[in-house]
Amino acid sequence: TMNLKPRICWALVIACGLAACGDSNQPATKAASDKQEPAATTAALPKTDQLNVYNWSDYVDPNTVTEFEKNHGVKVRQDFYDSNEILEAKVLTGKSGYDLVFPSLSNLGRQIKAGAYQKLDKSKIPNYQNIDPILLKLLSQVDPGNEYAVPYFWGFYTVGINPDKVKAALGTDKLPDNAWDLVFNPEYTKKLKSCGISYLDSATSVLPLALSYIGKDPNSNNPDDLKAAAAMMEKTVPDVLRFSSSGYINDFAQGNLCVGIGYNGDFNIANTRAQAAKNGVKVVALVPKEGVGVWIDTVVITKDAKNVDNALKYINWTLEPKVAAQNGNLVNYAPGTNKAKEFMKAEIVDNDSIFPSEEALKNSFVNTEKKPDTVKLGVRLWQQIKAKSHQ
Ligand code: N2P
Repeated sequence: TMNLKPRICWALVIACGLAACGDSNQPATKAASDKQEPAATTAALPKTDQLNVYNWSDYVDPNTVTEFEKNHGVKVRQDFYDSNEILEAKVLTGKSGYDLVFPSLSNLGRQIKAGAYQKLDKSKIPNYQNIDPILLKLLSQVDPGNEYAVPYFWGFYTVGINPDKVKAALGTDKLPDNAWDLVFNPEYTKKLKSCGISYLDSATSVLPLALSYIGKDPNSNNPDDLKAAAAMMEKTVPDVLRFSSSGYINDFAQGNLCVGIGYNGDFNIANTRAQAAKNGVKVVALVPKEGVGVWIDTVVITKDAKNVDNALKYINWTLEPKVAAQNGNLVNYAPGTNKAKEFMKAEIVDNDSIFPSEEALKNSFVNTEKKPDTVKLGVRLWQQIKAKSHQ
């Protein structure tokens, strides 16, 4: 069925495995570089000393940025966002003022079609060969030939918990068989309301998870499916304390939330912060066996970028294995280059909620592009859903 298609695709690319894909990477990389723009057009890129970056919050080790500035004599100005919706509103104006931005696969395709980005001169990205071929293959669904985007980190939307608070609120040690019940089943949310439930504030992120929970295609474009997912959530949102796509990290770290829908690495960041604060709080990113929603975040250069040469240098910098590892060690995500792994902390590489096993990804889906009407309906339904919460 349609329903299974994205899951099967993901299973196939994962089944291919990193080792097995290693060899096929070489010709693929060559083929990609054959398509480069002629060197003559790019050699003339103006030299500037600025770079304007718009990145996700908690997504880079600031020390790697300072080092880039020193190495290349470039001043980097950074601003931050925490959802694809916020980024999209900026880039679709065509005058974002940023050179580099970090859209997810789910939004990349339509932003490329809208003319928001420019093609990459891969000859200026020597580290291009370090990119995980599985990620490039998945991205080629929305960026044919991988002409515009380079993967930065990938991860998944999942359920995070404060195990002690959840146990106390439920009155038992036993978690539901399906972890998604904690956020989507009113029997559980009624009880967990007392210790604080949060949802990501993003229709793009949450609707596919709700669709999957009610047994529909997570990437469905059928309005009835979306309405059914929204109707399901209307029963749980009155129990939701907070809609947040970044603030939940500190709220979890301080013990002010006990269960939430969030980004896998962010729950791990929350746990690291709690440990540093020695406040006794523990935060765990679950990897539900029913599957998670996988996202891939990319780096792209905007159409109106004023500092293209520096942008290319920065992209190359993010693909430097040691730099990617330093970023990954801080933000708890899996880098777009699998060569980074050997430089990352063992406890991060071994953490199944950061580098999930094939087994864990078996039932998962990739959050892909939706039709424009689906996006519009999603935004409208999301407003309705949020209006039912007591925020
Ligand atoms: C970083 C959030 C991860 C990005 N704080 C999710 N696409």
